[in-house]
Amino acid sequence: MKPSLLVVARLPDALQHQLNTHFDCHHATQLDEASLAALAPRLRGIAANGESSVTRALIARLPALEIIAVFGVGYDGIDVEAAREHAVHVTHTPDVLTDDVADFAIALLLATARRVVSADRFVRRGQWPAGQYPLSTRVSGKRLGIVGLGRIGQAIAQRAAAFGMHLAYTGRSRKTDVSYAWFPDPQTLAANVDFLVVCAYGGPTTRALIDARVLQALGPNGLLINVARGSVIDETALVNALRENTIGGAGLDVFCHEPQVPAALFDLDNVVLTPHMASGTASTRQAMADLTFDNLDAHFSGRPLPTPVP
Ligand code: 8YV
Repeated sequence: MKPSLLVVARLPDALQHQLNTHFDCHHATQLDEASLAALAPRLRGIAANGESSVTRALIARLPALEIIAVFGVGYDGIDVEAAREHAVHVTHTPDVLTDDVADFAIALLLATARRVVSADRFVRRGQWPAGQYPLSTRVSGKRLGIVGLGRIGQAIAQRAAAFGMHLAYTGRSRKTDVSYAWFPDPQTLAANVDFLVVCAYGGPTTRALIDARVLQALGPNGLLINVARGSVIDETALVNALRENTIGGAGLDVFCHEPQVPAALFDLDNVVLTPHMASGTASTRQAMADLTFDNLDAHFSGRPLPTPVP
């Protein structure tokens, strides 16, 4: 008999198809309370994504649960502690998306500093014949601060180094294997850089880590890029800072209440907004899908999990 899975995210069609072939899949959005209660004793796995929420309460409701497989590297929406207490494995998809997310952070930085998106609007609106487009901000050779020097942060640093940028970072601990300047907190880092890129873990430990004081320290010419989680930034403070030009601009791929984006940002020309797409290339999403499936398949075939969360 195929193991029963609860699917709590909209997954890529090919992955969902593969899951349907190997598992008895049930979509959380299609289940009412009574049907979930009836299914609960036989649900052995959950398929989720980086934005999913799998709470302690849900884990406690599923006595047969053995594994939660996340299609994504971030698993801040999963109550990993509750999973551990119930001996439930949690897997994710690290490494395969690192390059694409780092590429995208640089793309957002260039787009924001060089005002690529509003320049495109300028041309399309037929404004060019009427005058010059305003000058933009140089990126090469500037000071880049990285909040969270993990796999993705280090890949961003490598790319930025090729632009002759001076690198600094803040994170939970000072790394002994890199030569970049280290600052103990985001505020001090922000005060010492031109651009701040956020690629820290989401979750309670980093909630609103980038607050009004950090934005103030970044200053009116500073740019903020976020490819991590919306929750890492105090979104209200960010909207205020952008409106009042306390910071120079922002490139944002993630938001607090996706897919909702604060409407106040829509009218601002100093922001570039993208729909949580940093890992969204066809090849990387396929690699993430393969890894998500491999983890589930390994578990139910009694093989070691390829990528359990640390
Ligand atoms: C999403 C992400 O998972 O990997 C992560 O943590 O945030 C993304 O790659 C992806 O958008 C699928 O939902």
